[in-house]
Amino acid sequence: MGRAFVYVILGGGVAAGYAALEFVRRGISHGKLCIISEESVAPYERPALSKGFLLPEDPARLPSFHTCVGVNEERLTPEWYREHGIELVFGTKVKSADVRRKTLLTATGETISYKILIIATGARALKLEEFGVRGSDAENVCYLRNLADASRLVDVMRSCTGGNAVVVGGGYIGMECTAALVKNRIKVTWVFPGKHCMGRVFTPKIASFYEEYYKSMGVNFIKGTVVTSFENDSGGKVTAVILKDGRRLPADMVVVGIGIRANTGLFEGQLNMEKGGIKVNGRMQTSNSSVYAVGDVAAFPIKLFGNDVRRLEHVDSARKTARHAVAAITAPCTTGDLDYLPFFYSRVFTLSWQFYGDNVGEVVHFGDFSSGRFGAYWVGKGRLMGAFLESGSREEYEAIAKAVKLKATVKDMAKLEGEGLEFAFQV
Ligand code: FAD
Ligand code: NAD
Ligand code: ISD
Repeated sequence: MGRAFVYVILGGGVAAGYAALEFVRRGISHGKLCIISEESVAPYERPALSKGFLLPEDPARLPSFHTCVGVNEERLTPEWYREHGIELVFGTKVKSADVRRKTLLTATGETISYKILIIATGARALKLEEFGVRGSDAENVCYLRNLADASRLVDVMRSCTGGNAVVVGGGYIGMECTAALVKNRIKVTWVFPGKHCMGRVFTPKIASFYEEYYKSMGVNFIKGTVVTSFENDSGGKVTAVILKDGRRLPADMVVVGIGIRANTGLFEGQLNMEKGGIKVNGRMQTSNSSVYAVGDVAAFPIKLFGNDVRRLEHVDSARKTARHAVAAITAPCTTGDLDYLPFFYSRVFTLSWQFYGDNVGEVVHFGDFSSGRFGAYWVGKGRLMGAFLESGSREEYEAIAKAVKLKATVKDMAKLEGEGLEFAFQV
């Protein structure tokens, strides 16, 4: 026996919070919606975990960053869900799903049935063990995906003040955690396999600006190699990291950010998959018409890119795909396909950048890299495909976003380089 709901959101992360707010705005009745989450807290703004949460002074703590404060909307505390008659099944993992029977089986043995399911299971951090390295379960090796990971990272950092950290992985987690460790007075060696950091977004020239900045903050870089093993003390703590190039790095702690895998496992063989995620249409509907997927787990067509299917791993897309799914479910006749402009950002030290669109085509950089006021445009077939800007104002970010959304025509690359931000303001 179990409970039955009209709507069930599976997962209690960013997308779940934004979907819940959208349901309430659209007048959902009490008792119709249930959220099931492995986490034991109400949905929160996950980006805070690698930024405000890690600050040495006055760090962000729940309930201050529950969704949907990330876009200056209501802060949805557990009381908010109760007041709106939303059932919260927290601290509960769903072990299996049957989309034909429309049921979910929880680890506590309960069967929860739905009429409409929204899958918002996000992703999990890849483990070094998946690359043949053993021992990353040591107490001073940290991954960062959820609140429990972040709390552990804070405890480990506090026990290592003045010591050495090795950060493994040159992506977002590596970049943001390195900054946080430095702020916590820990000396960092940042190790990654690529030629430069943030290879998914940064050009070599952009990366070189941030790498020089990090060096000026005392960060030591080791590029083009990977970790092969750890040395441990008698208590099992890691004391050194051994690299493939033979180097040995003494370490008081290690932070690992080597990418993620979308949590699709419950639905393999039941729903169509693409790009490592659950394939949905422009209304976030999967190959089963009663099941929607949103956020990191969803691979959706991007109109702006000619309906190319992408799985994005960013908070803006989690928020907007979630809201769109709820619109499509509750107002099917008036909701068309999502027209999404991909948007990524990060904040580290006093730096802050935003990127819109797709980083394909020919790149031109503009502005002044020595003063940190610079950007880049990606141009394909004479149209603006993507734009990056460091330290922009609100108006500047809005201007580059609009120029990319309109795929502004570019006739002369040299002129574009000279015009820089002026180009976007003229669109
Ligand atoms: P998640 O927020 O990951 O939520 C998934 C939820 O599903 C979790 O509660 C999980 O416990 C639950 N779940 C999974 N499987 C099950 C199951 N079987 N049973 C029950 N519950 C389950 N993006 C940006 O654009 N900018 C940033 O600055 C930024 N910073 C980030 C910092 C960190 C530390 C991390 C980890 C990510 C960051 N991101 C950032 C990415 C962004 O947070 C994600 O894209 C976003 O959280 C995706 O939302 P989601 O709801 O799809 O998944
Ligand atoms: P990532 O994909 O951004 O970067 C992974 C990095 O690990 C890459 O540099 C890659 O070369 C490296 N790598 C891959 N395999 C490796 C191996 N075996 N050994 C060493 N390095 C290896 O992933 P991440 O940094 O782990 O971030 C996890 C998720 O969190 C992503 O979805 C990311 O988008 C999200 N996130 C986003 C933000 C943001 O948008 N500001 C901030 C934090 C986290
Ligand atoms: O999901 C993502 C992500 O993290 C990026 O950086 O998509 C982008 C592309 O890899 C760059 O356009």
